[in-house]
Amino acid sequence: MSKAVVYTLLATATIIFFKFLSPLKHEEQKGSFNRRFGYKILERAPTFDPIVTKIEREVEQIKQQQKIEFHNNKVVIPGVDLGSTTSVYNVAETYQFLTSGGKLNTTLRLMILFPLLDRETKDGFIVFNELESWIAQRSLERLDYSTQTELESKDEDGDLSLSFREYLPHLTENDIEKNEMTHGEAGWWRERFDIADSDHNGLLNFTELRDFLHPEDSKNPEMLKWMIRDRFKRIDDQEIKGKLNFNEFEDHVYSTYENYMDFETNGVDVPKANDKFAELDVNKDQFITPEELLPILPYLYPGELAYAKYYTCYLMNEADDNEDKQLTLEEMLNHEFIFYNTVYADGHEESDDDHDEL
Ligand SMILES: *[C@@H]1O[C@H](CO)[C@@H](O)[C@H](O)[C@H]1NC(C)=O
Ligand SMILES: *[C@@H]1O[C@H](CO)[C@@H](O)[C@H](O)[C@H]1NC(C)=O
Ligand SMILES: [Ca+2]
Ligand SMILES: [Ca+2]
Ligand SMILES: [Ca+2]
Repeated sequence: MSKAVVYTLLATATIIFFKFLSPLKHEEQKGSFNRRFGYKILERAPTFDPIVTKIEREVEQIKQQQKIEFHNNKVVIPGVDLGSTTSVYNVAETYQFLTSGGKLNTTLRLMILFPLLDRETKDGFIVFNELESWIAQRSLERLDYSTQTELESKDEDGDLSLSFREYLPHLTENDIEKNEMTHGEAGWWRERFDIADSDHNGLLNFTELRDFLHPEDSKNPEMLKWMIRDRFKRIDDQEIKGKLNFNEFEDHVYSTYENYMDFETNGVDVPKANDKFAELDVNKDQFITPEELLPILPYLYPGELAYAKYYTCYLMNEADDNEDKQLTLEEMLNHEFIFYNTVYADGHEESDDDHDEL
């Protein structure tokens, strides 16, 4: 493979990474779409086009390779012998979709993707569910990929699972003995680890590790409850004893819920704080327990799938010109930009502190 090809690819990726950093600028907003909220969704949205994901990963690999070669003193400047890249296949595959200017031909890409999305009823229209299932698929792939990467980078003994030690090798015996439960300390990690380890064998396999890394996307109810308890603990201006009274609910939980509901229902169907409180408080003791909060969890700590839904709403909202709640190829091509307009959070390493509320 020639250097020119790969440089072009690198340039493409750079353009995708940096040029699109200001989303929403190029499109007029419609309806009750909330700008701050829109940013949040775009930050978390998956990449619409798998080929872009491939390019990103390619670039990531090249960077890693560069780092290794740099450490071995083989490379002095950030130029690489790209003949050494392993996934030539991906590059070649990408190459056919580039314009003569070396950018990804997004028109061509959307024409290719359209029939893949239009699959529940092949009628030339993409309805909400078709778009959502496509995006959810991208989201889940990303989740699996980041889990796999983490697993591979830490699995010292190659048994395809992580021990607590493998995950946190820097902890000293003393740290572990002290078992400090404050957020981010050994005991806190230990508890999170043990809850994710659903078969209690002391190791996290792929599924358990994914729950551990992304509790908000977990299907393990214990993991979800742990996450809520943990967030409750970190509401520090009040004495919250593991459950919320109405004021705490209103101050720390409701506004987040309200934002998402507002977005999802276009402002039409947003319950009032006291009504929602009464509904969630199943045993009517005037407190909301972590368990009682589970039904609205996707609104409080949206995971990949919740964001997939919001991102679908966003794309529909932006591209459905005739407002018939479905997208034609023409409508998508009219709004090409928004489908290639994700803001790249760095590898989507979800930090535990990037939620506004709670
Ligand atoms: C992108 O692909 C389409 C469809 O093949 C083609 O008509 C168009 O000229 C291409 N655009 C560029 C800039 O190469
Ligand atoms: C991991 O272990 C759990 C049991 O805790 C099991 O249900 C799951 O299928 C396993 N996942 C993999 C990828 O082996
Ligand atoms: Ca291991
Ligand atoms: Ca296990
Ligand atoms: Ca339409």
